[in-house]
Amino acid sequence: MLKGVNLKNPHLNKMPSDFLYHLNINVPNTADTSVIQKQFGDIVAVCAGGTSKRMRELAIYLRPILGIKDNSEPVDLCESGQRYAVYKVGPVLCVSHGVGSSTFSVVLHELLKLVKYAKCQDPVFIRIGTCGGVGVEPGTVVITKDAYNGYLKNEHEIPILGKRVVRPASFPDTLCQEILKYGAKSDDGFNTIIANTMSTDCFYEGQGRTDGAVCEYSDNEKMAFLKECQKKGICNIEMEATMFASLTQKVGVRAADVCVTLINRLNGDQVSITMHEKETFEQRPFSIVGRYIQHLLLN
Ligand code: R2B
Ligand code: URA
Repeated sequence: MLKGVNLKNPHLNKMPSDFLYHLNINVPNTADTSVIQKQFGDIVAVCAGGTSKRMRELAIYLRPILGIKDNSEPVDLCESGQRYAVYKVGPVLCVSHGVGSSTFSVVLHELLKLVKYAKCQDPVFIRIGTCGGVGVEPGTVVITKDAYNGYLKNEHEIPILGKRVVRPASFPDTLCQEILKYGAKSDDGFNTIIANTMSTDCFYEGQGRTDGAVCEYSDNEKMAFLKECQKKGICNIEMEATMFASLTQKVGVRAADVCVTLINRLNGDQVSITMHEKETFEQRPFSIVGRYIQHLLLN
Protein backbone atom coordinates (compact mmCIF):
# COMPACT_ATOMS: atom_id res chain seq x y z
CA MET A 1 0.00 0.00 0.00
CA LEU A 2 1.33 3.46 -0.88
CA LYS A 3 2.02 5.85 1.97
CA GLY A 4 2.71 9.55 2.45
CA VAL A 5 6.01 10.83 3.82
CA ASN A 6 6.20 11.15 7.61
CA LEU A 7 9.13 13.24 8.73
CA LYS A 8 10.68 12.91 12.18
CA ASN A 9 10.30 16.49 13.36
CA PRO A 10 7.42 17.40 15.72
CA HIS A 11 8.24 21.11 15.34
CA LEU A 12 7.05 21.05 11.75
CA ASN A 13 3.48 20.39 12.99
CA LYS A 14 3.54 23.73 14.83
CA MET A 15 4.74 25.80 11.88
CA PRO A 16 1.91 27.66 10.14
CA SER A 17 4.11 28.29 7.10
CA ASP A 18 7.44 27.04 5.80
CA PHE A 19 10.03 28.46 3.45
CA LEU A 20 12.28 26.02 1.61
CA TYR A 21 15.01 28.60 1.47
CA HIS A 22 17.57 27.04 -0.92
CA LEU A 23 14.87 25.90 -3.33
CA ASN A 24 13.14 29.26 -2.98
CA ILE A 25 9.79 27.51 -2.57
CA ASN A 26 7.31 29.06 -0.20
CA VAL A 27 4.68 27.03 1.64
CA PRO A 28 2.46 29.85 2.90
CA ASN A 29 -0.03 27.63 4.71
CA THR A 30 1.11 24.21 5.94
CA ALA A 31 -2.53 23.33 6.74
CA ASP A 32 -3.53 23.77 3.09
CA THR A 33 -0.77 22.80 0.68
CA SER A 34 -3.04 22.37 -2.35
CA VAL A 35 -0.90 24.60 -4.60
CA ILE A 36 2.24 22.56 -3.83
CA GLN A 37 0.25 19.35 -4.24
CA LYS A 38 -0.88 20.45 -7.68
CA GLN A 39 2.67 21.19 -8.79
CA PHE A 40 4.56 18.34 -7.15
CA GLY A 41 1.99 15.82 -5.85
CA ASP A 42 2.52 13.34 -8.72
CA ILE A 43 6.22 12.81 -7.98
CA VAL A 44 7.23 9.15 -7.75
CA ALA A 45 11.00 9.57 -8.00
CA VAL A 46 13.48 12.24 -7.00
CA CYS A 47 16.82 11.83 -8.77
CA ALA A 48 19.78 13.79 -7.45
CA GLY A 49 23.24 14.25 -8.95
CA GLY A 50 26.20 16.54 -8.50
CA THR A 51 25.87 19.06 -11.31
CA SER A 52 23.01 21.03 -12.84
CA LYS A 53 24.30 20.18 -16.32
CA ARG A 54 24.02 16.45 -15.65
CA MET A 55 20.56 16.82 -14.12
CA ARG A 56 19.36 18.80 -17.14
CA GLU A 57 20.71 15.99 -19.34
CA LEU A 58 18.94 13.43 -17.18
CA ALA A 59 15.65 15.30 -17.55
CA ILE A 60 16.07 15.24 -21.35
CA TYR A 61 17.13 11.56 -21.26
CA LEU A 62 14.06 10.56 -19.26
CA ARG A 63 11.51 12.22 -21.56
CA PRO A 64 11.19 9.42 -24.17
CA ILE A 65 11.49 6.79 -21.43
CA LEU A 66 8.49 8.36 -19.72
CA GLY A 67 6.66 8.76 -23.04
CA ILE A 68 6.89 12.54 -22.90
CA LYS A 69 7.07 14.24 -26.30
CA ASP A 70 8.75 17.54 -25.61
CA ASN A 71 11.72 19.14 -27.33
CA SER A 72 11.68 22.36 -25.38
CA GLU A 73 14.50 23.48 -23.09
CA PRO A 74 13.96 22.01 -19.60
CA VAL A 75 13.01 24.68 -17.07
CA ASP A 76 15.00 24.99 -13.86
CA LEU A 77 12.16 25.45 -11.36
CA CYS A 78 14.48 26.69 -8.63
CA GLU A 79 16.79 28.94 -10.63
CA SER A 80 15.65 31.87 -8.50
CA GLY A 81 17.09 30.14 -5.42
CA GLN A 82 20.53 30.36 -7.10
CA ARG A 83 21.83 27.21 -5.39
CA TYR A 84 20.35 24.02 -6.79
CA ALA A 85 18.80 23.21 -10.17
CA VAL A 86 15.46 21.37 -10.17
CA TYR A 87 13.91 19.95 -13.34
CA LYS A 88 10.56 18.18 -13.40
CA VAL A 89 9.99 15.64 -16.12
CA GLY A 90 6.60 13.98 -15.76
CA PRO A 91 6.52 12.48 -12.25
CA VAL A 92 10.31 12.67 -11.79
CA LEU A 93 12.37 15.46 -10.25
CA CYS A 94 16.01 15.83 -11.32
CA VAL A 95 17.92 17.88 -8.76
CA SER A 96 21.56 18.95 -8.51
CA HIS A 97 23.21 18.55 -5.09
CA GLY A 98 26.80 19.81 -5.41
CA VAL A 99 29.86 18.02 -4.01
CA GLY A 100 29.67 16.24 -0.67
CA SER A 101 27.23 15.53 2.13
CA SER A 102 27.06 19.07 3.41
CA THR A 103 25.64 20.55 0.22
CA PHE A 104 23.49 17.49 -0.50
CA SER A 105 22.01 17.40 3.02
CA VAL A 106 20.72 20.98 2.70
CA VAL A 107 18.71 20.24 -0.42
CA LEU A 108 17.74 16.76 0.84
CA HIS A 109 16.07 18.19 3.97
CA GLU A 110 14.14 20.62 1.77
CA LEU A 111 13.20 17.98 -0.82
CA LEU A 112 11.92 15.66 1.92
CA LYS A 113 9.76 18.50 3.23
CA LEU A 114 8.62 19.26 -0.31
CA VAL A 115 7.38 15.69 -0.94
CA LYS A 116 5.69 15.71 2.47
CA TYR A 117 3.84 18.98 1.78
CA ALA A 118 2.99 17.79 -1.74
CA LYS A 119 1.55 14.58 -0.24
CA CYS A 120 3.56 12.41 -2.62
CA GLN A 121 2.91 8.71 -2.17
CA ASP A 122 5.95 6.60 -1.34
CA PRO A 123 8.44 8.55 -3.48
CA VAL A 124 11.82 6.95 -4.08
CA PHE A 125 15.00 9.04 -3.88
CA ILE A 126 17.91 8.01 -6.11
CA ARG A 127 21.37 9.55 -6.25
CA ILE A 128 22.94 9.19 -9.67
CA GLY A 129 26.62 9.87 -9.33
CA THR A 130 30.25 9.30 -10.08
CA CYS A 131 32.78 7.69 -7.76
CA GLY A 132 36.19 6.09 -7.49
CA GLY A 133 36.27 2.29 -7.77
CA VAL A 134 38.21 -0.08 -5.53
CA GLY A 135 39.25 -3.19 -7.44
CA VAL A 136 36.60 -2.85 -10.13
CA GLU A 137 37.01 -1.87 -13.75
CA PRO A 138 36.41 1.84 -14.50
CA GLY A 139 32.91 2.26 -15.90
CA THR A 140 31.37 -0.28 -13.50
CA VAL A 141 28.07 0.87 -11.98
CA VAL A 142 27.80 0.32 -8.22
CA ILE A 143 24.49 0.24 -6.36
CA THR A 144 25.32 0.90 -2.70
CA LYS A 145 24.14 -1.48 0.01
CA ASP A 146 25.94 -0.37 3.19
CA ALA A 147 27.53 3.06 3.38
CA TYR A 148 30.77 3.32 5.39
CA ASN A 149 32.25 6.57 6.63
CA GLY A 150 35.93 7.54 6.48
CA TYR A 151 36.55 5.64 9.76
CA LEU A 152 35.36 2.53 7.92
CA LYS A 153 32.26 2.35 10.06
CA ASN A 154 28.88 1.54 8.57
CA GLU A 155 27.27 4.65 10.06
CA HIS A 156 26.84 8.38 9.59
CA GLU A 157 28.35 10.61 12.23
CA ILE A 158 27.24 14.22 12.66
CA PRO A 159 27.64 16.83 15.39
CA ILE A 160 24.23 18.01 16.65
CA LEU A 161 23.87 20.46 19.56
CA GLY A 162 27.56 19.96 20.28
CA LYS A 163 27.22 16.19 20.60
CA ARG A 164 28.33 13.33 18.37
CA VAL A 165 25.22 11.73 16.88
CA VAL A 166 25.64 8.42 15.10
CA ARG A 167 22.97 6.99 12.82
CA PRO A 168 22.78 3.81 10.74
CA ALA A 169 23.59 4.23 7.06
CA SER A 170 22.25 1.43 4.87
CA PHE A 171 20.07 1.42 1.79
CA PRO A 172 17.09 -0.93 1.56
CA ASP A 173 18.22 -4.25 0.10
CA THR A 174 14.94 -4.83 -1.76
CA LEU A 175 15.37 -1.56 -3.67
CA CYS A 176 19.01 -2.41 -4.54
CA GLN A 177 17.85 -5.78 -5.89
CA GLU A 178 14.97 -4.22 -7.84
CA ILE A 179 17.23 -1.63 -9.45
CA LEU A 180 19.68 -4.38 -10.43
CA LYS A 181 16.91 -6.64 -11.73
CA TYR A 182 14.91 -4.10 -13.72
CA GLY A 183 17.70 -1.61 -14.48
CA ALA A 184 20.67 -3.70 -15.58
CA LYS A 185 20.80 -5.83 -18.72
CA SER A 186 23.25 -8.63 -19.53
CA ASP A 187 24.15 -6.93 -22.83
CA ASP A 188 24.79 -3.47 -21.33
CA GLY A 189 28.50 -3.80 -22.11
CA PHE A 190 29.44 -2.92 -18.52
CA ASN A 191 28.96 -4.45 -15.10
CA THR A 192 26.39 -3.31 -12.56
CA ILE A 193 26.95 -4.64 -9.06
CA ILE A 194 25.55 -4.24 -5.55
CA ALA A 195 28.36 -3.50 -3.09
CA ASN A 196 29.34 -1.38 -0.13
CA THR A 197 30.52 2.20 -0.50
CA MET A 198 32.89 4.40 1.49
CA SER A 199 31.71 7.98 1.73
CA THR A 200 34.11 10.71 2.83
CA ASP A 201 34.05 14.44 3.47
CA CYS A 202 37.36 14.91 1.69
CA PHE A 203 38.13 13.89 -1.89
CA TYR A 204 41.90 13.78 -1.25
CA GLU A 205 43.22 12.70 2.17
CA GLY A 206 39.83 11.31 3.21
CA GLN A 207 39.87 8.94 0.24
CA GLY A 208 43.51 7.96 0.80
CA ARG A 209 44.84 9.90 -2.16
CA THR A 210 48.48 10.94 -2.27
CA ASP A 211 47.91 13.76 -4.77
CA GLY A 212 46.22 16.38 -2.58
CA ALA A 213 47.76 19.58 -1.23
CA VAL A 214 48.60 17.73 2.00
CA CYS A 215 49.50 14.06 2.56
CA GLU A 216 51.19 12.58 5.63
CA TYR A 217 51.10 8.87 4.81
CA SER A 218 53.09 6.59 2.54
CA ASP A 219 51.98 4.74 -0.59
CA ASN A 220 52.10 1.50 1.41
CA GLU A 221 49.81 2.93 4.10
CA LYS A 222 47.39 4.12 1.44
CA MET A 223 47.32 0.69 -0.23
CA ALA A 224 46.81 -1.01 3.15
CA PHE A 225 43.80 1.27 3.74
CA LEU A 226 42.29 0.48 0.34
CA LYS A 227 42.75 -3.25 1.06
CA GLU A 228 40.97 -2.70 4.39
CA CYS A 229 38.10 -1.16 2.40
CA GLN A 230 37.97 -4.22 0.16
CA LYS A 231 37.73 -6.51 3.20
CA LYS A 232 34.52 -4.69 4.12
CA GLY A 233 33.04 -5.32 0.69
CA ILE A 234 33.64 -1.71 -0.36
CA CYS A 235 33.93 -1.41 -4.15
CA ASN A 236 33.57 2.34 -4.52
CA ILE A 237 34.29 5.66 -2.83
CA GLU A 238 32.24 8.82 -3.05
CA MET A 239 31.15 11.72 -0.83
CA GLU A 240 27.43 11.52 -0.04
CA ALA A 241 26.29 7.95 0.66
CA THR A 242 26.40 7.85 4.50
CA MET A 243 24.45 11.10 4.92
CA PHE A 244 22.00 10.13 2.17
CA ALA A 245 21.40 6.63 3.55
CA SER A 246 21.04 7.79 7.16
CA LEU A 247 18.64 10.68 6.53
CA THR A 248 16.35 8.69 4.23
CA GLN A 249 16.53 5.65 6.53
CA LYS A 250 15.56 7.86 9.49
CA VAL A 251 12.39 9.13 7.79
CA GLY A 252 11.53 5.79 6.16
CA VAL A 253 11.86 7.01 2.59
CA ARG A 254 13.21 4.46 0.10
CA ALA A 255 16.51 5.53 -1.39
CA ALA A 256 19.35 4.25 -3.55
CA ASP A 257 22.82 5.40 -4.56
CA VAL A 258 23.77 4.41 -8.11
CA CYS A 259 27.24 5.54 -9.16
CA VAL A 260 29.63 4.86 -12.01
CA THR A 261 33.33 4.39 -11.20
CA LEU A 262 35.68 6.74 -13.05
CA ILE A 263 38.94 5.16 -11.90
CA ASN A 264 40.27 2.04 -10.15
CA ARG A 265 41.93 3.44 -7.04
CA LEU A 266 44.17 0.36 -6.72
CA ASN A 267 45.91 1.65 -9.85
CA GLY A 268 46.22 5.35 -9.02
CA ASP A 269 44.68 8.55 -7.72
CA GLN A 270 44.34 10.91 -10.64
CA VAL A 271 41.03 10.92 -12.48
CA SER A 272 42.53 11.10 -15.94
CA ILE A 273 39.77 9.90 -18.24
CA THR A 274 38.82 12.32 -20.99
CA MET A 275 35.69 14.48 -20.67
CA HIS A 276 34.19 12.42 -23.50
CA GLU A 277 34.84 9.14 -21.63
CA LYS A 278 33.42 10.69 -18.46
CA GLU A 279 30.24 11.69 -20.28
CA THR A 280 29.92 8.18 -21.75
CA PHE A 281 30.35 6.65 -18.28
CA GLU A 282 27.84 9.10 -16.78
CA GLN A 283 25.17 7.78 -19.18
CA ARG A 284 25.41 4.35 -17.56
CA PRO A 285 23.59 5.15 -14.30
CA PHE A 286 21.07 7.08 -16.44
CA SER A 287 20.17 3.91 -18.35
CA ILE A 288 20.02 1.74 -15.20
CA VAL A 289 17.85 4.23 -13.31
CA GLY A 290 15.79 5.06 -16.42
CA ARG A 291 14.77 1.42 -16.83
CA TYR A 292 14.06 1.08 -13.13
CA ILE A 293 11.78 4.16 -13.21
CA GLN A 294 10.02 2.71 -16.25
CA HIS A 295 9.37 -0.44 -14.21
CA LEU A 296 8.23 1.65 -11.24
CA LEU A 297 5.65 3.49 -13.33
CA LEU A 298 4.25 0.29 -14.81
CA ASN A 299 3.62 -1.21 -11.38
C1 R2B B 1 31.76 11.91 -6.47
O1 R2B B 1 32.29 12.84 -7.27
C2 R2B B 1 32.30 14.09 -6.59
C3 R2B B 1 33.72 14.51 -6.33
O2 R2B B 1 34.44 14.62 -7.52
C4 R2B B 1 31.48 13.87 -5.35
O3 R2B B 1 30.25 14.51 -5.38
C5 R2B B 1 31.27 12.44 -5.35
O4 R2B B 1 30.58 11.84 -4.40
N1 URA C 1 34.32 10.92 -6.91
C1 URA C 1 34.93 10.64 -5.73
O1 URA C 1 34.44 11.01 -4.67
N2 URA C 1 36.09 9.96 -5.77
C2 URA C 1 36.65 9.57 -6.92
O2 URA C 1 37.74 8.96 -6.89
C3 URA C 1 36.03 9.87 -8.13
C4 URA C 1 34.84 10.56 -8.10
